[in-house]
Amino acid sequence: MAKTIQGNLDATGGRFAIVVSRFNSFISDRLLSGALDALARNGAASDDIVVVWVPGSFEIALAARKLAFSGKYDAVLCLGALIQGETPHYEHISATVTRGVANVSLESGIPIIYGILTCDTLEQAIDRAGLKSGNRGFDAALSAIEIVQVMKQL
Ligand code: DLZ
Repeated sequence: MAKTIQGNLDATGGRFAIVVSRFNSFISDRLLSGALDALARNGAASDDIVVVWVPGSFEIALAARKLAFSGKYDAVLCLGALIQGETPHYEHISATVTRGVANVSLESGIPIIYGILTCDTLEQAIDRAGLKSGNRGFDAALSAIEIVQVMKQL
């Protein structure tokens, strides 16, 4: 019988940093609320959570890197919204942001959770920030809790 490793959704004692973009804060505020809700519901203490605001999604990876290498957090969540219709060079920026976040995770060995919306329109972003299609911030926090539990067992 193969040994199976999987994470549960217990955030008790977990230390989480959340990097959130101020650009499109109408959206990112909602993602942040969703993430904080998911962490609290699953047992994380508010004293074990730090929220760091950065100017825009482009700056998220840099702040996430510093937090990851500080050794103070079990996971870093990245929240923001890139909206195609309103962002020149959208494809390039979204690819750069995504690659930056992935690199930080692999370099640091700390889970860095990608909760940055990449949307065609503002309406789509609103839907994914809690209106029609769930809340991507809430989902990002669940992913963080689960991967922290997995990492502990590896
Ligand atoms: C400048 C810019 C633009 C046009 N669009 C977005 C966006 O849709 N989402 C986002 O999070 N940030 C955007 N920004 C800001 C950049 O991420 C960055 O903060 C600035 O270019 C300064 O480096």
